[in-house]
Amino acid sequence: AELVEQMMDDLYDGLKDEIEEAVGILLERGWVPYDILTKSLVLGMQIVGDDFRDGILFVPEVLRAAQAMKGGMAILKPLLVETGAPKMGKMVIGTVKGDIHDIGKNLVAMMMEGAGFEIIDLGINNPAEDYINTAINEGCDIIGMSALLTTTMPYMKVVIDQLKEMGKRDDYIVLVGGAPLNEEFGTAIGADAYCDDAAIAVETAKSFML
Ligand code: B1M
Repeated sequence: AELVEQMMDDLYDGLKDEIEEAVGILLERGWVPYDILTKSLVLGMQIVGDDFRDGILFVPEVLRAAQAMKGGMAILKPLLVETGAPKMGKMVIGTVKGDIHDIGKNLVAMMMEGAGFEIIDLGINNPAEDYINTAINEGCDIIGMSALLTTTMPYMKVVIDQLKEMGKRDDYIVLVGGAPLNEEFGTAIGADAYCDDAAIAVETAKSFML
């Protein structure tokens, strides 16, 4: 517990080396990778987010915290991804146009891969064409979109509307997520489901593939 508190402080201070070391120690202690993620890194990032909102932290500090978190995630990724599970389906995922937040999206991609989904990660700042062309050309089952800004989340509807115009809406399961969204929003824009976190994204995707 002391180490986890130290990790929250280190994440706040953007100390990547310390975070990486602590993740290694928790693994040695037998922690499950997903618990390390949710009970230290994600919680720590929430504190960073609160102080960012309140004007105590600024972009450079938050960026360093994000880089420290990514360092920890890189260590956990092979552990979350190696399951040898049979392939469940194929998903294209990305953060929508105008939005460069990618930590949550990366986490969802990792967990989905770990659950046996094949993932095509488009990265950040994606126009509708990127999702749609990839889904068509790569034969995806699922389109996953992430948005962290109230100003970018409406773009998800643009993508869904474009699919509708092309007569292709029913060819794909559309899943959306990101901190400012909620179920109501997901329903309103015509997504198949809103996913509150990465674990729920996996469960939701699986339920649609059955
Ligand atoms: Co930004 N930022 N940021 N930021 N940032 C937020 C989102 C904000 C809430 C902070 C705040 O004010 N409290 C605020 C948005 C306010 C609003 O829209 N109302 C904000 C702002 C304002 C901004 C800028 C505009 C700041 C500025 O420049 N003045 C700017 C925007 C740039 C842009 O995108 N155009 C900006 C920039 C940045 C950094 C670059 C510094 C950095 C991003 C680094 C990176 O991602 N590589 C950053 C960060 C780190 C944050 C906070 C602190 C943390 C986000 C995060 O990584 N969380 C964030 C505060 C917060 O969210 N509390 C904030 C951890 C992550 C694991 O959670 O992303 O929610 P999350 O993902 C979860 C679920 O949401 C879900 O599963 C994940 C795992 O459980 N999920 C999905 C997410 N995507 C999914 C997709 C799915 C399914 C589930 O598809 C199927």
